Amino acid sequence: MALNSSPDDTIAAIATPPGQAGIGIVRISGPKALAIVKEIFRSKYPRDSFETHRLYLGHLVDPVSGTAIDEVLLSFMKAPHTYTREDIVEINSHSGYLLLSRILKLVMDQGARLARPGEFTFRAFINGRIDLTQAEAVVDIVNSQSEKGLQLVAEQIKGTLRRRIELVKDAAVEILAHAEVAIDFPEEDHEILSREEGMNRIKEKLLEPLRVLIADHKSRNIWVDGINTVIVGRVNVGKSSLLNRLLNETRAIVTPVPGTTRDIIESPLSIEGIPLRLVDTAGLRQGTDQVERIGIHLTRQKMQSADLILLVFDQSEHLQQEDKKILDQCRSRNVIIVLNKIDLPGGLLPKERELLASEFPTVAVSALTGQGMDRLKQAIVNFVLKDGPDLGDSNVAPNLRHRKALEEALACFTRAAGGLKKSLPMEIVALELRSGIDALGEIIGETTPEHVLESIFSQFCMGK
Ligand SMILES: Nc1nc2c(ncn2[C@@H]2O[C@H](COP(=O)(O)OP(=O)(O)OP(=O)(O)O)[C@@H](O)[C@H]2O)c(=O)[nH]1
Ligand SMILES: [Mg+2]
Repeated sequence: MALNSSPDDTIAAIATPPGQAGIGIVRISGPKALAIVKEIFRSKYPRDSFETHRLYLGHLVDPVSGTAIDEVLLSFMKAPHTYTREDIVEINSHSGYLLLSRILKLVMDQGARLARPGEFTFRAFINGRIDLTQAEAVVDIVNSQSEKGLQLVAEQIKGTLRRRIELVKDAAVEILAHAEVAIDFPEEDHEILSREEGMNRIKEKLLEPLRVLIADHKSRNIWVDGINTVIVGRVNVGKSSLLNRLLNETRAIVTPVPGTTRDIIESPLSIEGIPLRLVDTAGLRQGTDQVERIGIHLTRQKMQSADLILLVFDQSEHLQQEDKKILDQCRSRNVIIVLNKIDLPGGLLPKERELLASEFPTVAVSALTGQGMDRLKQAIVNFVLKDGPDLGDSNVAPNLRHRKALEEALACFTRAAGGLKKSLPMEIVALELRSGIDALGEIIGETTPEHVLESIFSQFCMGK
């Protein structure tokens, strides 16, 4: 979204999704919001003034033709106690895209302009009602994959993450103030923090809380996005069948032809309340054609970022060269071995079976009949509870953008502490502290570059 949103503009948009629904809402925000609706709203008792945060019943009327358009409930919310901190009017009408478009046009004819996606929330941000982490949470609340994820995002909307970051930032500003005094008055030793005290304070007030926040990012990935669970194996061992069976639907194409899956197929899945993002991949082999080779390349990328790999073998056959190669590539990863096709006679040699079982937890299933699927689900739950990523009991969850800035701040403050230790000039220490403070400011939107703001608000839908 272009961010040149003039505060003099009054903006309007349909705030409810297209399609059939009980009601539809047109939202108007800006200095002319009330004047606009006064032109088009007629109630039983003519009124000049509207009280804030009240609902009014009446009709919308085209002021030129005098035609009544719909019976509506109108709510007026006076600045600054509103979503955008500007005057807001919401028109609750009957639903239907045609009707809502007509109401929107009527509002625009009186001087409003069409809002860009996310512009209401952008105004809330620019007008200081919410910070950038809260704005981001408004998008995430829609996408959250679990109850806990929803809770984390709700905390973020309340500003919990912002407060945690401000705490660190304020502490850094205080330490910086001491450093600046030391620069300006080098001879007045007694006034300033000793280098030793400065180091301790950086460690305790900056580095430690930042490390905790960075670790909290991991739990967000899990609760908001789901545990990244990638199904991997040689061609034709039954990966896509396994995905379909776990999801209880035919999501991926299954055929006896080796190399059926070429694209990455992702789907959310919840097992006992644990959110997973299940990923089916192209079977690994020496790719025969270009499309398959690209698919295999994508598979390898997905394997790298997996939290958990479901490594599938066809137990009705011997281990093949390709199987062994994949097993090698998965060493030191979190793996559950899935021996598929147990409805068929066993083909694995006992020593092959032992080899697999000695490496990782192993579950035998039939993706075709569903046999063993409960054991597989249990194995996934066990993995998550025992060896899985730390789910944490934190109430905040930084996203990837936050995490990068937190790491940047951590690096700056670590160098600042190092500078104090090595008796480097205070100017250098102050410089590092300032850079760290800027990185933290970027998270909450104080010093965020415009292109980052644009990419954040471009994820919003119309009317939000
Ligand atoms: N008997 C039996 N056949 C199975 C089972 N699982 C899959 N198959 C069959 O094995 C063949 C390959 O299954 P897919 O699920 O497409 O295998 P894939 O690993 O996704 O294969 P690619 O996408 O080609 O790598 C199909 O004919 C399936 O019906 C099983 O548990 N038992
Ligand atoms: Mg497949």
